[in-house]
Amino acid sequence: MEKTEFLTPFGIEFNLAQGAMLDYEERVVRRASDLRTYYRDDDALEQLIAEGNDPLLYEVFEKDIPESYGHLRVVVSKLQPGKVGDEFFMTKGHYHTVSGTAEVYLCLRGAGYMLMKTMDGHSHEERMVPERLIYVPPHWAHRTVNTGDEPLISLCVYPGEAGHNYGDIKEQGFPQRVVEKDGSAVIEHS
Ligand code: S6P
Ligand code: ZN
Repeated sequence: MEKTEFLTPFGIEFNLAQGAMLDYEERVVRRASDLRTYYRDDDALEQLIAEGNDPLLYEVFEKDIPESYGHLRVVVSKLQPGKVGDEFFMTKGHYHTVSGTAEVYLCLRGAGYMLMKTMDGHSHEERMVPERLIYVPPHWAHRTVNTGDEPLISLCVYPGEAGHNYGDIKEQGFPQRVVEKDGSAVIEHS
């Protein structure tokens, strides 16, 4: 058995009604310019960057938990509402570097989808609404999409050693895109 890093037990404070981790220690911020090449409409993204002063699209609030075997990373992911062209705001999406590691997402606020795909061509979507937990099995890349008009907030828990492989998704994307058509959110498959 691999040796795990020693840590003293601790609690984490939440305001579940707001979907907030109150005593987070790290905050990762992704702005529109970080999502270049991810959306279908590059011009619409550039317009958003220019006119919206490179707006914040999503944040991840984290506790300082070791990114190593045996630990569980506990984070809150908060994705703003909005669109780039007709495509709803989304996270970059990633495989885990240790791809045989799973993750759970408990939706706390908002509404949207979890898009998932595997390297060998499977794809799957799950609806995200409060009080619904999505189980992302090992080997499935995952991306969240906000189709509502308030932030989509989830509590995520994943193995410490998982890591993030963004490169494969940046190159290949997902086969699903979530767009607005006639006022409703539609999942397009390619
Ligand atoms: C980490 C977990 C989430 C995402 C967050 C942002 O394994 O899946 O905390 O990091 O939702 O998405 P992304 O794809 O930019 O990391
Ligand atoms: Zn993940």
